Amino acid sequence: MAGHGEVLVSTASAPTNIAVVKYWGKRDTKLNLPINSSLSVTLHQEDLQTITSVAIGKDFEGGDRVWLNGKEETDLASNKRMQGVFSAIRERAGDVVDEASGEVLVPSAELKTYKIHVVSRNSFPTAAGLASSASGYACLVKALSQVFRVKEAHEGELTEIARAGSGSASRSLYGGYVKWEMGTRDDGVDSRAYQVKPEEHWPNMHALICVVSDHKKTTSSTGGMIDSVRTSELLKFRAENVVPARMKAMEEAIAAKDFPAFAELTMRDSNQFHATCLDTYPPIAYMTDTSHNVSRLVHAINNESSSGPICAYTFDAGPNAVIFLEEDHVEKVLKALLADFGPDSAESSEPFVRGQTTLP
Ligand code: 2P0
Repeated sequence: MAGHGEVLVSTASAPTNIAVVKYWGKRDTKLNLPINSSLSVTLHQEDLQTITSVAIGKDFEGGDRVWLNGKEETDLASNKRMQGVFSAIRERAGDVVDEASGEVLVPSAELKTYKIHVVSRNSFPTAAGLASSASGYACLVKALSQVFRVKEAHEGELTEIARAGSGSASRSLYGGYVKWEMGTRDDGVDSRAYQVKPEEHWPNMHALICVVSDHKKTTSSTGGMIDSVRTSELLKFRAENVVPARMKAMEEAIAAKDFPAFAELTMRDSNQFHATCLDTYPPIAYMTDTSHNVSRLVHAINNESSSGPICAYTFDAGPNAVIFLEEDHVEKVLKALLADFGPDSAESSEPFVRGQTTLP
């Protein structure tokens, strides 16, 4: 156990999430306060997560240091989001206590002065629209809160800290179906995430992750959102007139395990998010021809079904598709996807169906 001058370590992992009601647009860029609430599904798969180890010590030389995917961040001092997370965690540091004797080994006042070393690795392509910042900041907050003995003063406090790192990260601290309430306060204390339902609630729900391209995206989410808020009339309409009712409908669809309702809401929301991107001036285009062909295929499959949609696509800030479907339909849909986009198809210039995620 730790004593004075010792090094304390902690390792955590965190999953990515994919929004089915999308976050796009901030009312406060410093705190990542959104202009609308959002709701996501956490994707629990080993090759879609971040693993972060944190070591803290009194005598570390060179101050705080961070290595992401094997490369040291050279300009950490100007990384305001990371600095914000570090100070939010330090402010909340607890005492290091010997579990057996109850003796305080390192008081919080001293723990706060410890230097931080972070080593973090993603198991999937960074910045290709697979929510790397979501799992990254969620994981950082998890690992730091463990090593600094942070206890939440209220439910969801850690999600507020993760949110300030990256908005979508607030939703990656919980599994299953998670909503991020936009909140109304200027200090962001009520802008935090809550679990709507655990994964076990809908045990036959699956997600197919279709990697259309693993290249780094051309427009960052942060920059894109700033441009959209500034120039898109549709975005304002969406935030005020569409999302509030859609959040409610989505929660109801999930509670009732109503797949057709979930599917339609998910596809409509993805489409509207990409429409707001195109309504941005100059326009932002995240979907590629292949993405649109995937969308067409999903609609063609659904048109053949007499009982409503059996699969639903969603696309984030990149060309990759996530397709939700219930277990009974996985084989049929996967076959159709592979026929059109698999390694032997005409459209197979890039990797396509990369993996199959089962929820849970
Ligand atoms: C989402 N996206 O709800 C939406 C849908 C992309 C499309 O959240 O600036 O990386 O770090 O708060 O969280 C991507 O934006 O942006 C995102 P920041 P973030 O998942």
